[in-house]
Amino acid sequence: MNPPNSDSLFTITPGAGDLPKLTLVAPDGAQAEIYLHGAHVTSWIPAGGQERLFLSRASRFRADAPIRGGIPIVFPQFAMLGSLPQHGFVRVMPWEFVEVKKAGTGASAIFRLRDTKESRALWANAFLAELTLAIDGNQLAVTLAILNTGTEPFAFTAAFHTYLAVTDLAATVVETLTGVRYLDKAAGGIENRQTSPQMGFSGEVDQVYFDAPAELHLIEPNRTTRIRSEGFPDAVLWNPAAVKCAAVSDLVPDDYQRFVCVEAGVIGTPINLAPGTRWQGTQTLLA
Ligand code: TA6
Repeated sequence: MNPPNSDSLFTITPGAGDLPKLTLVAPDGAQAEIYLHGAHVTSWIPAGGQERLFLSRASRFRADAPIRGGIPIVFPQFAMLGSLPQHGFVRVMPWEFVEVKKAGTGASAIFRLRDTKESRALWANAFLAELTLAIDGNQLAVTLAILNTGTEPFAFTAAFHTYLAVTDLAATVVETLTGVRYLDKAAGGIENRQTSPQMGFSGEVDQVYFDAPAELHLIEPNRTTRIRSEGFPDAVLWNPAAVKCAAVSDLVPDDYQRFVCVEAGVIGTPINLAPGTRWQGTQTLLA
């Protein structure tokens, strides 16, 4: 049997809300789905495995709203750390599909977004953002690259706001954050240092860890997901718990039991990008 060529690795079809969705299938059977709206990964099934991303059944799939779940791209502002809308604007913009490539047993897809009249009305800077999604065996890697295409420097914060599916929240912990300084947003924005070797989710968790280790472990009763980052010095853990979850209109009230966000971010010290220069960061999930 001939190995599939790049033409047979993907399809683009109307997804939910008729928004275009690319389905990527690697030669080894690993699969991912990504909407051009926000270059938003909504599904990842490792080769021979099961769905590993959470996607809300109540998600809006509309051009003016972010998708709830999957891997939202946060740029050029994390959360409300500036005057832009929460988490910036690229998650609600239509990205351009560039290409799909086969790489050994895996496959990758590239998407781009340039500044537009709408983006410049919010944020005056000229940029080219590129998202590369790569799947291979038990791995998914997302890389965000930002090029300053203008004549002035600009500063930004960014993150992959990754929603990992969990089946037993009460028995789920994150490891390798011991000793790391964090901002506890759920406790009203106080700074703290993680003392526990295992961070659990018995209530609301909204924590920004500064200079976090390059590998975190999400440990569930029957599986562990390793989460690596390069170029993103910070990490965020988020789970809204019952009360806040019920108040989020595009989450089902008990959805908080189905996900933990483990985010790779550049948050504490913004990136300053000179004209003509490029920054990139990668988050890799290993099932
Ligand atoms: O990254 C965690 C966080 O900033 C939380 O504070 C919470 O608001 C979450 O993101 C979700 O934000 P969103 O704008 O997608 O509702």
